[in-house]
Amino acid sequence: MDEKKYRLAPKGFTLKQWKTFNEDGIIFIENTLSDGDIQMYRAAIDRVSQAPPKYEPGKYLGVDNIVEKDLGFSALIDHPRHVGFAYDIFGELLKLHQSQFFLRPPGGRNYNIWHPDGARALPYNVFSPELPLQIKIGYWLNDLPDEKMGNLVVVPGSHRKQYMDSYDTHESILGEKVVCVPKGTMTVMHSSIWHRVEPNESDIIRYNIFMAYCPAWVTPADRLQSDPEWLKTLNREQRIIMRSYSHAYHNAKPPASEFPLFLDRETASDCDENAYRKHVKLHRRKRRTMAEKLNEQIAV
Ligand SMILES: O=C(O)CCC(=O)C(=O)O
Ligand SMILES: [Fe+2]
Repeated sequence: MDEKKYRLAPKGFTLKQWKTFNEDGIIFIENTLSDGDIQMYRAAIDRVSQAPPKYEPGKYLGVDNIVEKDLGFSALIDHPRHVGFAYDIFGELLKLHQSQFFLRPPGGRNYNIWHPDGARALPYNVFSPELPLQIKIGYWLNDLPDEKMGNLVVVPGSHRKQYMDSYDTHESILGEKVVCVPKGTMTVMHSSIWHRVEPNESDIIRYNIFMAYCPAWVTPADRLQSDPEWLKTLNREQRIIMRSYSHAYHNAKPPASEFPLFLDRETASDCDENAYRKHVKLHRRKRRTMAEKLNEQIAV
């Protein structure tokens, strides 16, 4: 193994964060972005929203696959501030599911009704009741001190529920939590958590970014493949995490050259020692994820 060629997995969940994530379906980490970072992302959002087809300033806008649309966003694919959280769950098969920003201005009907993310007719948690098959990193680029500011609203603990009486309504319900956070907060959300969006009756436009991740074999949400010329501009890990394959089954069995995606952040190893006999090739080996290790710690 050529260790220099590979990066250590960036930091992810602490045991405490992992417990909260499992109990509530969401964690909040304040002060992850500096004012400079916030300005940089807001400027990138403004740049992309000026591109044709022209955005009418002051109107609602949601843009998908933003990583391909601005260098400021491409760097988010494998950003060490958050990619470790996704790697802890999806390990060596990590894929970017969706990258998006939202501009949610005051007024209008630009708010969402109650839903979980992902498949609806047969939700992911029918198959995967413990681990998420999608997580969403949120970056909040305004202070959102109050309700009715276009906030995300979640029901903590609801990521295990497949039914919800208020589904497809935007009514306020018992147990909901309106996400009121200072700018620069990062959220890590289990995509099966039930959520909606508040109306915006403030005088600010809500700016935010979502980066969602999944295992490579779950379908991406905002592209079928990426532009090959753009892929050439990415670093190795970013390119792998986009999983832009021309052979469909590579989503389940990526080529050998894509392993290891990251080295273990503690041991710097590319595999679990002594798990297999020597002849078994790296790309055919399972590696224990941090989620599996953390769950083991909780069980004892
Ligand atoms: O904008 C938000 O806060 C959430 C949007 C949302 O739920 C979605 O795009 O699935
Ligand atoms: Fe959603």
